[in-house]
Amino acid sequence: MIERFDPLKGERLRVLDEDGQAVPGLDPNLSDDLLRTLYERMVQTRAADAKALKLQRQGRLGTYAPSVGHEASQVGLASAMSRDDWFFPYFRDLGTFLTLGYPLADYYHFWMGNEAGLRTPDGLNIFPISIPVASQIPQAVGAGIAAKSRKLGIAVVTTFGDGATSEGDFHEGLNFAGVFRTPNVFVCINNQFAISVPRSRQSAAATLAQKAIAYGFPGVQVDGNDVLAVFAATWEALAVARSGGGPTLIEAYTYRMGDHTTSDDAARYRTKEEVQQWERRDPLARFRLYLGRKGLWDEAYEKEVQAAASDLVEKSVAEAEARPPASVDDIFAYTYAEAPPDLNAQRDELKASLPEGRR
Ligand SMILES: Cc1ncc(C[n+]2csc(CCOP(=O)(O)OP(=O)(O)O)c2C)c(N)n1
Ligand SMILES: [Mg+2]
Repeated sequence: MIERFDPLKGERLRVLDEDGQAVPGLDPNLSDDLLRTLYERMVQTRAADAKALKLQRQGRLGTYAPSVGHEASQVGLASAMSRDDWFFPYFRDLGTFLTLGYPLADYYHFWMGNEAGLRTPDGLNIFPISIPVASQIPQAVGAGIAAKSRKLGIAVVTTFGDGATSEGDFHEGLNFAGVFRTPNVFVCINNQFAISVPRSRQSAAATLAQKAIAYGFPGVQVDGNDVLAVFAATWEALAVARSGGGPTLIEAYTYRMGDHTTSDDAARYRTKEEVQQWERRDPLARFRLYLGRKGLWDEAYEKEVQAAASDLVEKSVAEAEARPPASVDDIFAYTYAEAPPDLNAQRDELKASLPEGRR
């Protein structure tokens, strides 16, 4: 399906139109159970995200990068993955984490400033979140090379933003992936902004997907607000990767509905009208219409789903907040094998300034 959409011709894969009607021939025809699961995950993601913002405003969580608007991209790509695949995330991946089975309490714990929240539970193949933009891309390619040489038959997925495509790490990683035909699936979440830098200032290329052509592998632009389009493209790219067919670049075309982070004010660099235009393309609303057409959605179901999401969120917050605070030593422990004396002096000074129970 991917090769039917040529990024150079401005073609974008979209399964659902804005009324939630599937384009004939493109509907992946997922089971009712899976369709509802996709919706439930998107609702959970939105609820968990909104809660994180509230916690930050109350001083209970640190600087946070909201995922609102990205739910279809995140849930769509993660739902297509299998448990054996590996995932190299970036800092705006709440729905991806939730869908892959990462405990929400851990995710909150990390954003509350405790790196223990990023210790991936056994059985999940998820790398820690990369804060330096694009640095996860060469790491994911390295894992792809390892998977290929060990003949594991798995794929390695990595996510990053439109801004990441201007980093050297993006070019080096994709070039390597093309040359060595690694089993990587690169998902660029093009949300039209890198903080305040708009997409038009990021690259003169008409699409980000077409960058794959220069590295010798396919690239496809998909509607990132259409969970079925993201699912279908990722599913296909994963199958190609696992069977030795090499990497794919997927550009999920979406919009960052929230501020860049809780330290940003997007109203300073974009118009209300633009945001309103994208509100009409809300990924949850569109999928709800699709489910409704199939008889899989009604008000009673919606109430149930919202209640379950809010239950998950409240329990996860309580669990994260009940955990002991990070040890002060943790701040200093992981950079050097043997810490230099000035760093040890700083640690001792910090400890001396803290009340007894926090040292
Ligand atoms: C190497 C590096 N440079 C700069 C930053 C500061 N920074 C954090 S996020 C960001 C913008 C990223 O934009 P994009 O890749 O489009 O992802 P988005 O935040 O839009 O999801 C920048 C410049 C950083 N974290 N790492
Ligand atoms: Mg961006």
